Amino acid sequence: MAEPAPHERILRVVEGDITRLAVDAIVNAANESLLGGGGVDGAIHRAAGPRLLEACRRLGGCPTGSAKITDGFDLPARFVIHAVGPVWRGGGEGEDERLAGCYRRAMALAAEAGCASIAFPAISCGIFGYPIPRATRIAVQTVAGFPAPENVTEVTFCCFGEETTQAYREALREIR
Ligand code: AR6
Repeated sequence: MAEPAPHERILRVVEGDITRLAVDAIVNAANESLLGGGGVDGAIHRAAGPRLLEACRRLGGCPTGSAKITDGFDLPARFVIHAVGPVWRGGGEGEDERLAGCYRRAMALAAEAGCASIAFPAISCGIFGYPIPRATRIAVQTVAGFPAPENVTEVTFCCFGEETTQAYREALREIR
């Protein structure tokens, strides 16, 4: 059977805790140290257990706009993809391109690891202060436009709160 074209990838929005999702890979909104933090990063490290931090120490950090992969340890997800989003500084410092880079690299890593399903939090939309409609539009457009390999067929945007959920729904309407 033919692989689905990128635009046929299933994109869905769910509200809830990403650490509970039984998908092949969840994405973490990390920082360049990859050694943990607050927000979704803290929640993922708590749920995955101490082996996640041990694995992250071996990665030696990650530049902003990119991502690295580890096992998921005690999580339902098999893998964690640690993406480092940009801090919002007003939009003139390449933030959009770096945010898009997180999504592209995460999709590539998921594809390489043989994942069919991946869930993203709203990277940079918490502590890093990105405007939510702008970030969710970049997330949706980057994932929808991501080219082959196309084994990653189901992408979940997992969010906390009504504002983020609505922003994803609007961004999805714009590409449909
Ligand atoms: N499940 C899904 N979404 C969540 C969860 C969860 N369990 N917890 C928070 N969110 P943030 P950032 C949402 O601040 O802006 C850390 O210290 C949250 O409501 O986690 O990329 C890192 O170590 C928001 O919409 O990440 C970095 O230093 C989104 O996830 C820094 O924060 C992202 O918020 C990264 O900041």
